[in-house]
Amino acid sequence: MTDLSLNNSLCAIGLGSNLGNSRATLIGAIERLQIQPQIELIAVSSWYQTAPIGPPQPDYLNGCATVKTSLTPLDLLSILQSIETDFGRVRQEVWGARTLDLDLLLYDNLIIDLPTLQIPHPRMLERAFVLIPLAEIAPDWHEPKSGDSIATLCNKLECAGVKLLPE
Ligand code: PH2
Ligand code: MG
Ligand code: MG
Repeated sequence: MTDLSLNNSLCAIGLGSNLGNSRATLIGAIERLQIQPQIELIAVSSWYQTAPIGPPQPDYLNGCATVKTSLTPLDLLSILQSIETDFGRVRQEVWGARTLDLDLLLYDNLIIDLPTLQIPHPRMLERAFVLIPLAEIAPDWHEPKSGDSIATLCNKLECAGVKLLPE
C-alpha cells in the first residue's frame, strides 16, 4: 500500500497551455499528477483564460494545483518535464506558445537557486495568471522571498487580462 504519510512537502504547480485543446490538456495533466505514487493531489484551482505575456500568441488557459510529495524538488521537476513532453511540448521560442507548461512555483518554504531550477518561480510575483488561481487554493501560503501571503501579493497586481473560464 502506498504510504501517503511520506508525502510531506507541500508544493504549488502552475499550469498553462495555449496550443491545441488546452482545457483537455490541463485536465489530462492533473490526471497524470494524480496517478504518480509519490504525489498526492491536494487542490486544483479554476481555469482562467489569460492574455499572453511575451511574443504575440494565442490566449492561455492557466490554473494552479497544490500537491504533497515525497519527491525532491529536482525529481518533481523531472516528472513535470516528462508530463510536458508527453503532451507534445516542443521547446522553441522563450515564452512562446506551448501545448503544456508545468511550473514548479513553491516547494514548502524553500528558496532554491540552481541553474535548472529556481524556487520560488522567479516571475510568479508579477504574474496575475499565476497568483489569481493560486490565491484561490492557497491564499495564506507565505511566499518565502517577500514573506507576503499569496492573497496579499495577488491584491497588489493588475488583474485585467485574467478571466474565469465559464464551466
Ligand atoms: N507563460 C509564459 C509566457 N507567457 N502568458 C500567459 N498568459 N500565461 C502563461 O502561462 C504564460 C504566458 C511562459 O511560461
Ligand atoms: Mg515552464
Ligand atoms: Mg511558465
